[in-house]
Amino acid sequence: MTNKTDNIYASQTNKLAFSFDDQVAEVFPDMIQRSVPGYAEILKNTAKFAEKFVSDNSHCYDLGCSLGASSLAMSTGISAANVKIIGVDNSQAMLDRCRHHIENFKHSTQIELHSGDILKFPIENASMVVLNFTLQFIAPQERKALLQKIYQGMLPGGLLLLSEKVCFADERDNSLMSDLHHQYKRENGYSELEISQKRSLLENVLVPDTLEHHISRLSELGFSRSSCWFQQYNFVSIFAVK
Ligand code: GEK
Repeated sequence: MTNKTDNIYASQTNKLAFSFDDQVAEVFPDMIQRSVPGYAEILKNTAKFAEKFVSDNSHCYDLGCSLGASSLAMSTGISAANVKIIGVDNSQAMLDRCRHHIENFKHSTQIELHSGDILKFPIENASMVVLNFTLQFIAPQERKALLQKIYQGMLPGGLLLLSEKVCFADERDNSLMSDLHHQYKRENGYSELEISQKRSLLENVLVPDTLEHHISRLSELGFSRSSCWFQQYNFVSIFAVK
């Protein structure tokens, strides 16, 4: 995978909104690693969840697969037989690089990549579905229907892994967590200009829900149990079992 440093917003940008274009795809591993607290930990545990939940003759989905890091993490953990991992993304720039990356990375489970909108993509026979930092980019009014479609395509006992940036009901907590997150980015070499430009470009593009909203929606949809297993500041990962 390319390890190019993200300096897209180091000087004044004239972009109006964030998008997953070629420029972002090129520096994506560096960008996500330096911006999302816990990203490496979540990937490591994506493999561990896969080891426990993926069953023989089933499908695994990586929705919003970007460069395929979660697909490759699942493949590391899977010991079940006759499993297919299906990665879906609607950014062609991401998928082109993802294809190349997956071809060059040793993996024992078959990984199939699709260009498409996860809102329309069929889900079936799924023992594991991963939404690592993707639901936050889906329009809030579409989220429940997407999760319902995922639930319907899952096998009983199957696992949904949902990692997200979240917000808080108390405005003081929002600003505390957001300060700590920005400090984390500063410690990872981002400047004030980079942090503030990224923040305004993501406004209305990345729309977080509260953790409580995530958990209650999963329960309303019928998941038998769900819990937050990881949190650092305003970044969480939730598991939900059908
Ligand atoms: C990882 N999961 O490395 N349909 C398909 N793809 C979409 C859609 C959509 N409607 N909306 C957004 N995407 C990855 C990281 S990144 C998270 C996921 C981030 C895709 C989008 O093109 C991008 O590749 C991905 O979702 C979100 O574990 O950048 O913070």
